Amino acid sequence: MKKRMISGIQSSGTITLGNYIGAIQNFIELQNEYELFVFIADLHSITVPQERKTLQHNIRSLAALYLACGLDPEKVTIFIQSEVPQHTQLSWILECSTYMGELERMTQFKDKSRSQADSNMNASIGVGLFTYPALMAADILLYDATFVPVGEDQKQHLELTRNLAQRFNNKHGDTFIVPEPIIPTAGARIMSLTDPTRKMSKSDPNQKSFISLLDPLPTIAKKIKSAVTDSDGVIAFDPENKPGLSNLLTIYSVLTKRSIADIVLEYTGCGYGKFKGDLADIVVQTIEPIQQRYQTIYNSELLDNVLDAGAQNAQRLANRKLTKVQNKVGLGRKRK
Ligand code: AQP
Repeated sequence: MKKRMISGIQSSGTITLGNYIGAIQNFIELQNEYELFVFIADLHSITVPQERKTLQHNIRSLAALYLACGLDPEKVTIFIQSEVPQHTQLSWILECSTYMGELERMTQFKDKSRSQADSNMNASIGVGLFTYPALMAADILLYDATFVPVGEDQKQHLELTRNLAQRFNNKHGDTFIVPEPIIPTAGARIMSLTDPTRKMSKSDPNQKSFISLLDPLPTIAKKIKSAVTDSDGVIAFDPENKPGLSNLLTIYSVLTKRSIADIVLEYTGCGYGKFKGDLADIVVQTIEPIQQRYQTIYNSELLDNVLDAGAQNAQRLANRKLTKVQNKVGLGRKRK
């Protein structure tokens, strides 16, 4: 029997080249090897303020992009997180055995709460941003997933998931599978095009910092060509001293499946202009067919059918696990 794997992406904007390289490309490879569950993490996305219409569009758009990028609904269960209410139900139970100190240590909470406070001095930080890792633990533990494909930045959250699973199992007897992370080696972390010391993020207020999969193609090329690099003009991979160029070399390498050493050799002696121009072509060639497929999928009935079937399959498994958990904890009524 195939091992089960689960992952999701937040509907907090249109997915970026970073999400594509760090997450979706891996899903596509993994869908043949594993029983894969991929969801649209709409509940996670409301941990920071969202506008209703934009959120609704982003949820549908992300689902359409999953299909347009090559996820096969015959092989993968694709569903919207909020359409499976067991996620929030288990999340609450897990929160009750999560310690404040554990959540306070999460670097993503520190980063996101800081950037929210920076962008609006009067911003109050929602509790959901703080308890987000318990919801992520529920997302995973509901499905007995053995593996979770995560970017480097999600490693800490997965460690907490493992701790919560073990804590529950120790107290109530074997209930959850303790999941293992799978971290892709190449292209695990794609950096911002304007500040290559920060990761590329779809909710970055600076549009030039990321490539969205739905950006117009000329905009994509322009963003690559104007990406921040350095002024010494030497093509070399050195993330510490040349973070901008190294980020572009990583993107080039992942999209062409060529080694960085090989690419550096090819461009030695060339200026950054030639290298960036070629990379712009490569990124455009990758994204163009995705955009074409997306256009036909977004308004199709097929998309709703896929999401309905996905929610039904997810609910079936999630409900089985939640009932077991509620029973072990002693919640609800024991029927005579
Ligand atoms: N820059 C990145 N490079 C490689 N992988 C990335 N991922 C995100 N950014 C990069 C991976 O994409 C998956 C889904 O991410 P998410 O949307 O659930 O959350 P995130 O990591 O917070 O992504 P963003 O784009 O930065 O979203 P916002 O701006 O909403 O916070 C994860 O596997 C992640 O590792």
